[in-house]
Amino acid sequence: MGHTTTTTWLTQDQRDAYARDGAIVVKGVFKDWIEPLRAGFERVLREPGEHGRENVTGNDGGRFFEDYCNWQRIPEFRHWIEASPGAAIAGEATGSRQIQVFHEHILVKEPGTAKPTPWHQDLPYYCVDGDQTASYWIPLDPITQENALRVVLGSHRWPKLVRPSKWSTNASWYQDDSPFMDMPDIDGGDFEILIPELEPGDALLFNFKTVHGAPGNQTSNRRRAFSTRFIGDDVRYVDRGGPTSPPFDGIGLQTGERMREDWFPVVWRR
Ligand SMILES: O=C(O)CCC(=O)C(=O)O
Repeated sequence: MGHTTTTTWLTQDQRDAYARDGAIVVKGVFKDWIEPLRAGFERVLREPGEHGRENVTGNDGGRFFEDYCNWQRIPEFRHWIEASPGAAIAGEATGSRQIQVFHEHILVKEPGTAKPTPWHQDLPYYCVDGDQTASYWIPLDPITQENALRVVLGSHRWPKLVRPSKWSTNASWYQDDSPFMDMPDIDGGDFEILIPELEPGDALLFNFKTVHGAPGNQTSNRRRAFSTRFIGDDVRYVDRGGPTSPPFDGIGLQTGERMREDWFPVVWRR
């Protein structure tokens, strides 16, 4: 599994921007991967995994469905993870010597979905800690500024992690939320927000600590997004004192240990 590359995918400016801003847009690189990823996406919608979740309930309208940790059973996702330039680009962006796959994630907002994705960081939900992290958001449909994922530039350098919460109730994710700060008022504050315009084939790449969120989807197009979360050299397991998302039950690691390669294979080496 995995591959080694000497090709350079990112410019020095892009690598600097990833370190400074915690997010970059990568244009056009994944064009040939969109059809297979759409096929894999539809396969998950037909046969959701154990983590599949509907985020719109009652009379809110539309559909916001997500699922994750399916790559081992979805051949198109496995192939993307093992053979696309995704892992290599994550390695260049994070300055890592090697990249492991953490998991993949799909999200669909059907037309007429009012439900926004609240501002959040991903890292506090995860059983890992570290700075050399990279998450893709790869749209499988044309995206406008009206329904794009938005990121708060530089938020990966905030001194504390933001309190994770349950999106349905805003209750704290963990019983002990003392390590965290509250989310600042992003929409009312003075923050630099990137709202990318993306075509299928483009990707937004961001650090697990970068604050991001999205409006609903009031356009007439579906808004399917495929993500993979990659981990680099400094990433270690952390016990957050309660179930994380994804949960990875039975992982058998102690805080500070490297993520086990049988569950999270190395998919790229410099
Ligand atoms: O697609 C969305 O609305 C949210 C995506 C997201 O939060 C993520 O990929 O971490």
